[in-house]
Amino acid sequence: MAPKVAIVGAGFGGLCMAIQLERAGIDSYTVFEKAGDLGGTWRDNSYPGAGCDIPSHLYSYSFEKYGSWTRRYPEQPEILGYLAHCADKYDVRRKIRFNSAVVSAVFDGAEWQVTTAAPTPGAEPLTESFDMVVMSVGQLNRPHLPDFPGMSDFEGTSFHSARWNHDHDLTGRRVAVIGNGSSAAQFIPRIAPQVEQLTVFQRTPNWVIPKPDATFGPLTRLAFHYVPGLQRAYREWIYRYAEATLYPALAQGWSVGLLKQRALRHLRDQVPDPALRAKLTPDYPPGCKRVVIDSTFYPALTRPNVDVVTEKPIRITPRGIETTESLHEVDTIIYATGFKTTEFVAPIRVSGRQGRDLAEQWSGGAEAYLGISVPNFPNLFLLYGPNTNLGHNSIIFMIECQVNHIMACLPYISTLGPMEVRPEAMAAWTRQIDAAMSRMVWGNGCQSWYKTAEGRVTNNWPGPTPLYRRLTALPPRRAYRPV
Ligand code: N01
Repeated sequence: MAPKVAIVGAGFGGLCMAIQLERAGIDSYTVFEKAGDLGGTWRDNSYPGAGCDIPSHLYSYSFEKYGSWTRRYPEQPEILGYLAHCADKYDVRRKIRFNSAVVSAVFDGAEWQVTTAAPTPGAEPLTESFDMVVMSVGQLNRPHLPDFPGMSDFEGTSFHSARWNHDHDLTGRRVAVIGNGSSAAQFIPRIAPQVEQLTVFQRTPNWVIPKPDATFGPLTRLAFHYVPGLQRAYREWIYRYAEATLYPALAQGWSVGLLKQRALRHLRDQVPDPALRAKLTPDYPPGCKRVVIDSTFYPALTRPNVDVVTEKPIRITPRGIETTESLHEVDTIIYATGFKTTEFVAPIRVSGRQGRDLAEQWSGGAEAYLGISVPNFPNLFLLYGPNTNLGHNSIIFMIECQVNHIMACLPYISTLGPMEVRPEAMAAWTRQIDAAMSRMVWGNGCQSWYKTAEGRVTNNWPGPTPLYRRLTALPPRRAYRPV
């Protein structure tokens, strides 16, 4: 009999899992979604200009090609539309339990007891048993807010970029943006022409390379729809190009100089003022932090109504942001300060065999075999788990590899019951990750969301992605044991 599966999260990962179960004829699953709609990060990040900097012909499922993309790098509404299209086409929406935030998952020795928050205030939380749990909550789902003193005293409007306040009109306002990562780089060019004054608080400059965007007219879209093999070939080309040129740069190989030159040329071409250019020039190797891919960010920073401030904010006052040097009075503060990335499934409490607590087990840094399975947690699987993020290629590729691996585990679970990854498989995996990680640029002289406060890189996959595909495609039986 097919196992009963709880999937937590209805973003790219959770929907992929649900669709593959449907395609295998298994409908004994439930998708728990804390929000009222599907889409995960593509539902949450609706700031102006939100989009993906990986072309959508690759940033999409391999099994559901889509001829309707209107441009190479479509924006958030199109990506969200694609996910809705997939959910409807594969008929998985009926299995999503919306407004159901999972608060805990507890293994009772035979099954997982999955508890969701009480549906209404005062009501009891709901608990249901499952054979398997697939956590697919993403790495960038919980906004990180700095802890400047006085934040709650601010008399203007403030919000995080991933919780954009669409009711707040920015027209004619004095706006501060704290942070200059990929999110800020996308919305700053959109809001700069609208606001009276924009002050961008930059703690660390980023490496920025151009985004070669292009629109796809009706003829191109028709060709993508109807010419056999065209989408597949285009997708393959984007994938191979990223793998062949960007991955070696992150591994500090032959293309690192080219990446740096490309970014410096982009800066020179777009920022004529040497003082501003100096502020925007990073002093760490490219790729150490996520490279920003955007052609409109630098021009926005050169506008007469935009200032890049490198003074350190020390407190928020009722009227603005006080730095080590001055007070910047503003009407609105937008925190583009990223996400809490290293706690993975938090705030969900996950308790495994003999009451083992996952957060405690991960207190030295999260780790999982293939980024998917954790010793002591039988039949618990993670999508986009530890060491599976990429800085150079499509995360959807990784998610599909993970779903394929979990699907390959199903027959064993059906016949053997609960199984967990063997400690020796986990130890060998950690050794491989550590050895590969020592080559990568992420450890080199920068702080980033890829690593814990102690400096352990828990988020990124340090190898080429074809290797990850091969490893996740190995028959799972030898790495797991029944419990
Ligand atoms: O967040 P970030 P993001 N005081 O963590 C600054 C993906 N994404 O939302 O660099 C002052 O990159 C922080 O400064 P520093 C993509 O993977 C993808 O922009 O730490 N500043 C930094 O500038 C990306 O990497 C797309 O010194 C503070 C910023 O806030 C990831 O999401 C589009 C601070 C945070 O940058 C996150 O991007 C958008 C403080 N106390 C996002 N705390 C695609 O196109 C933080 N900062 C696929």
